[in-house]
Amino acid sequence: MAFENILVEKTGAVAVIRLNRPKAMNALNGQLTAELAQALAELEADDAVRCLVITGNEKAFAAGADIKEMKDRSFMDVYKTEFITSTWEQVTKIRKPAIAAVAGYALGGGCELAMMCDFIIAADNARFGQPEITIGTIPGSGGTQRLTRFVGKSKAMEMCLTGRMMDAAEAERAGLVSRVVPLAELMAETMKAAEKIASLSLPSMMMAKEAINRAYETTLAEGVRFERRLFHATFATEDQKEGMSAFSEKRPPRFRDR
Ligand code: DAK
Repeated sequence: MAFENILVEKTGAVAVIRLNRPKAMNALNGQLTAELAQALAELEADDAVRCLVITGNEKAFAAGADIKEMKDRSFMDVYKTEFITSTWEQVTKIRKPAIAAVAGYALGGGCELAMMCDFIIAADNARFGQPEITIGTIPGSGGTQRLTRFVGKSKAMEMCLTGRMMDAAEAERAGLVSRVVPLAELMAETMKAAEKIASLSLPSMMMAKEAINRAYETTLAEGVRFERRLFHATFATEDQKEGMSAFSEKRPPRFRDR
């Protein structure tokens, strides 16, 4: 599939997907989300790719779903067709690690997309918000749920009820982003993290991701039990033997994803 709304670039084992509708602040239309879902599925299946980065441009990660595209849709249009749901949620289905590198606006569906990634690194000009209420609707891709889990009820309520945006510093204080870096260093810092991830054991990485995501779906006791089972399972991998032997022998490990 030839992409018109995203750019995909591979650097070593890291694939960067750049949302690319700069004239529309990377508003997420049906075609863009279909391309994003397709690219994610292809990269998930590509053994040479071990970590994904989703980013936008310096002004906007994405300013939300494309308002002009959806404004005239009826209830039946969006209900019967499960309005863009399948393409939006692809990023939650991939098992490889995915980092959101956010500069500029991450609003509405853009904020939701960033929150669906495994973690967010923000440039110091990033602004996060769920402004759907200001256009007569509410978040539709997990904003009321994921934002609340990240930043707590009070901030989530304020953001979703007033449309107020958070700047990068507030987003870091509130736990929405893992860290804030200067805009000029956003991609270099994100690539450093992605390359580190890509250098480690992919199956261990996938298990760690699965265990952390479980924390959002279950009780503490069940989550710890789930983690324990995966932890035990790592002892059946060659990578665990290699990692621990390499440490003992004072040499770098050579992980083989086995
Ligand atoms: N949709 C369409 N076009 C957009 C857009 C958007 N969300 N955001 C910006 N643009 C376009 C503008 O219309 C303008 O186009 P032209 O007039 O030049 O043709 C161009 O991008 C530049 O924008 P501005 O001139 O407005 O630039 P400013 O710097 O003055 O302001 C801004 C930037 C980001 C603050 C402003 O554009 C803005 O407030 N944008 C709208 C933000 C917003 O309300 N976002 C939430 C949209 S609702 C679902 C999944 C997801 C969703 C729903 C369902 N399912 C799976 C069911 C998500 C819903 C949403 O995200």
